[in-house]
Amino acid sequence: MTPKVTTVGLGYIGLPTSALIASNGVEVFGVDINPEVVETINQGKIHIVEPDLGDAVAQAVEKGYLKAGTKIEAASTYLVVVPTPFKGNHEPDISYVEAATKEIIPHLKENDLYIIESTSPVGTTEKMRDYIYTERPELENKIHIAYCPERVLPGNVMYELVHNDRVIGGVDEASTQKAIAFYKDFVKGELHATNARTAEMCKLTENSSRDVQIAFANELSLICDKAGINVWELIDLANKHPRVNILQPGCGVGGHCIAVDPYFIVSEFPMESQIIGKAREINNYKSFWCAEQVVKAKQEFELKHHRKPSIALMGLAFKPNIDDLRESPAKYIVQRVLQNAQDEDYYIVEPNVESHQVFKLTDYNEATKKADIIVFLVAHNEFKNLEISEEKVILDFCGIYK
Ligand code: SAJ
Repeated sequence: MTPKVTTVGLGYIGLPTSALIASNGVEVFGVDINPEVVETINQGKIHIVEPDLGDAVAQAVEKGYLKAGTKIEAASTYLVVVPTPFKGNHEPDISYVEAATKEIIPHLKENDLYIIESTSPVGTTEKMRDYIYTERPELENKIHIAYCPERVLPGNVMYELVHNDRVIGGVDEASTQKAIAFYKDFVKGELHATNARTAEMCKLTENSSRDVQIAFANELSLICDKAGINVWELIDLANKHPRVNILQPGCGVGGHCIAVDPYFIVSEFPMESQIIGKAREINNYKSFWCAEQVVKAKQEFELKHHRKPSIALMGLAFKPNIDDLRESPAKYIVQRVLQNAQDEDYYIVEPNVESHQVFKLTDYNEATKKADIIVFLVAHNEFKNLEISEEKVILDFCGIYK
């Protein structure tokens, strides 16, 4: 197979994107540094949980349109879909984008298209353009370079990849148009043209906007706790206003995007991004506060009943009805509560996961029957209609009883 597209990074976005392009009859070569991932994909299997992805990969591999490897192969379009985490000081780390670009550079030829999809700090695409042209000056202005972020929701990736609108920004007009022509073949949503810097900032803005809105809901939940008001009822009522749409409070903000991307703005524009920075603080503080509330409830129980309570901690995932525990505020709260543990019995519950390396998991029915204090951390569907006797202490941080 001679690939038309080479994708660097076969994770939560790179693999579904590669499978989608391949399912349109385009030869795709996917690159990943992890040989096990490569082997799994070449067997037509997948290493991540995402509805409909398994079938898409199996078919694309079987028909010969998708192949994986650990080393880049020459193509005419290169997609960089690698992680951009942050360092200890919340500074973005673009070393994976740089490493991918370094590997791509020797393969580039006139008229090729190079696209970054990874969430990136503003200016990354221009930086990579300069890097490419420093290494290959003969290609200056002869290849196309663009930024096009993904905006799919985990759990609905295969649908949203096709149907969401996309923002596409080239380093020049020809690059923008070339990238639009590329995505047009497999995206049904609208493709919006802009420049690379705006497209980079747009991705960071979308996730920061959600983070700020969740921080507002979380701040309300702290105020309501002091004021003796049910925050869920309050938000429901406020949202009856035709121009108010408040999101839901929870036990903090997790995942690999919303809790990360705002830092890419804050670290570069610390003076200007006051609300964005504060929202991060509020959402982080909310998790800490939830853990404190559990410890407080435990002490109150002991004073009242002269014995230690048993405690059910309900949910570990970073949001409802998924099995993804990475960057999860619920997991952080469980860890913090366990650090404070004395002789209490703890029942840790996560119905979407069979077992966990660190936590012994308990079935949700058993945990809620046995525990004196029940702490709802994630609003999983399984938790919504549980029959819980009235003498139990309930801490509902995610609106199970709203
Ligand atoms: N959360 C709340 N209250 C809410 C909504 C969410 O506390 O009302 C919490 C969730 O529990 C979770 C976190 O926020 O801990 C993030 O969950 P999410 O469903 O808002 O978003 P993600 O991280 O799964 O996906 C986001 C999406 N971005 C936006 O909605 C603006 C998705 O479209 C992006 O593609 C994705 O980030 C990404 O990859 O950047």
